[in-house]
Amino acid sequence: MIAGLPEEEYFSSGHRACAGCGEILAVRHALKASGKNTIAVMATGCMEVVSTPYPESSWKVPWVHGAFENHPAIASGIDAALKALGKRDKINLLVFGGDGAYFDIGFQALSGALERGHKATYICTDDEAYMNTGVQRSGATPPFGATTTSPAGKKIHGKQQAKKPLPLIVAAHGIRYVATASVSNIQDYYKKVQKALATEGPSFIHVFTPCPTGWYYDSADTIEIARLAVECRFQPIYEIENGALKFTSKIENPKPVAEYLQKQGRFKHLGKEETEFVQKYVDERYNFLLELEKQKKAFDVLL
Ligand SMILES: Cc1ncc(C[n+]2csc(CCOP(=O)(O)OP(=O)(O)O)c2C)c(N)n1
Repeated sequence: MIAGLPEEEYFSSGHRACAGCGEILAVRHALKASGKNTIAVMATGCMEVVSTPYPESSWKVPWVHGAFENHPAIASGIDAALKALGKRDKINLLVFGGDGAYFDIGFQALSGALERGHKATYICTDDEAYMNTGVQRSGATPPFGATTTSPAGKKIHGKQQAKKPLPLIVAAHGIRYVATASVSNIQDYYKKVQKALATEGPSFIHVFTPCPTGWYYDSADTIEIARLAVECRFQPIYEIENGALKFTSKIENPKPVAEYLQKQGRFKHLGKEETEFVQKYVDERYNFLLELEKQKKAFDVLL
């Protein structure tokens, strides 16, 4: 139990997630924040597979599975139906997908639902690869991350591209609440889910959810890995509320990124030069966000 959070569970134990799964913590605590009057929609992925092996289900609220390409359209339909029934204010609508779902395969469906303005809270549980199908690279895999489709060989050392800045792309749709969070700070995540649910129109939370199976670290270390990612600025934690970006946890004295990278098998091939590259990459991206914060209302004009 985490201090200050309700005891009631809407996601039961007995699911089949791996030991140390970060995503499952994000799903469970989003439901605590949302409560019993919730409808959940979920894309394909680990969370769907481990929580609903027919005829069993971990879900204690109504739950709908959708394909990558249409689950935000399903959520749009539910929003419209609730409005027509006069029940929209009484029911929370949570929509879950992994990084594969939102960075890549279901991106157009997410974008369409955001642009149409349907009220729903999208939660992207980011484990930086397609884990359910065997750890393939995604638009969220960071540079040099080794996956089964971006392996570390003699010449090419893991993924050669950057991570897509999805929260900023989502914010550019002119929605009123976007936040990033980490399973290393569940209280913060819980508050952000509540805030998202109270937002007018669509809202989006990107939650950093380490995966021991795909990142190759000990399953006991999930929270430590998630915390280190925040403390070295690899995973920035901020909100974009009504167009204004604001850090909710600013890291003034960051730990070296090397400390984070060295703890995971997916980065074990990195030499000095590549580690320095990732450090520079992390610094530049963090500084860019600091600049957006200084502008006070960076996305205001798009609302
Ligand atoms: C259109 C389509 N392409 C590919 C697949 C195969 N597939 C099922 S789950 C999955 C990966 C999901 O990755 P992610 O969204 O990151 O969730 P995770 O499994 O990591 O939780 C893929 C590629 C599919 N079901 N549908």
